[in-house]
Amino acid sequence: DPVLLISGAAFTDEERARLEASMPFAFVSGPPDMAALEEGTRKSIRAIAFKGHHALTGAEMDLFPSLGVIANYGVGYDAIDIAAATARGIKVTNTPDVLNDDVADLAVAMLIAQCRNMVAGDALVRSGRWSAGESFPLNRQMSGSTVGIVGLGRIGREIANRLAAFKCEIHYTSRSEKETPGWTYHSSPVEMAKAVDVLVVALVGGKETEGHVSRQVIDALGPRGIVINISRGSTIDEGALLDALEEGRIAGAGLDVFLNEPKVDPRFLKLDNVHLQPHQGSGSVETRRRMAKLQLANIEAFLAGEPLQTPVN
Ligand code: 8YV
Repeated sequence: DPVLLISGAAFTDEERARLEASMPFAFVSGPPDMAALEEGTRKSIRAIAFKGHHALTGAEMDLFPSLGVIANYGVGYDAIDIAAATARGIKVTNTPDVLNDDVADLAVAMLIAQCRNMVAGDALVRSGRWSAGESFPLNRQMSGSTVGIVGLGRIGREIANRLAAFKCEIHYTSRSEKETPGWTYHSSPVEMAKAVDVLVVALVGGKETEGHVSRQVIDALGPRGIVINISRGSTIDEGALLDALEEGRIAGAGLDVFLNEPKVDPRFLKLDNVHLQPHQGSGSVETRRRMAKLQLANIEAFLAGEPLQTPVN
């Protein structure tokens, strides 16, 4: 009987093959399909390997009376109702740290792409217009920018370290002041936005950070302001960001995440002051392999009665 439920259409063939080889399994593409599993299958499931951003609720957990662990593929577990899992004695694990470098790299890459207008530069060369004599407009230096990191967690710190190497002045907000190499702490995101040109959002997702980068914060950034987001679309008031971008009240944005992704608000697509990526922050072959291995290691530890590697609750 299946012990493992693999839940997520987003698993790659390689990831599924590794999970499937590990123990008897069943597969569903996502939470909405869980109720359709036969009762016998549901009763034998002890672990869920989860990949996706659909809500996984207490009602779904109740479909599996022997469920003991939900292992999330990803560091962000905002899709999973953690309180519901805890109330049922179900452990949740995630995949922290192994993706910090990739996500931080992408944040810096989007900032450079935005400042140096790299997508338009590529288009100029490809189109033959450069060869035909058209010149490329001067753009904006990235090194030395004044940057505010919103959320100095594991990923935020990697971004700050990188930008410090680019001679940027680092400011940050977080729940409390942290030990840093002299970076400037702000308790208020509005006050920080007034002091910096670039905001990089590296918050956790979920209810408590919803709209944290508010209309007020965006308005405080000013006309040189650039917003970079590699966290969750929910952390920014997306309507307020779009208004500011459309009206030229800020300079631009580099976004890897969106409110209703993968359905991106069409207003973004009309803007030439944004750089858009398909939520690929952790998406290198090397990192995704580490995430998949950590997910499986958590499931195997649980089933062996051993301590979990990266527990959430
Ligand atoms: C996704 C992510 O998990 O780790 C996270 O929180 O957002 C990503 O790494 C990945 O896209 C799979 O859904």
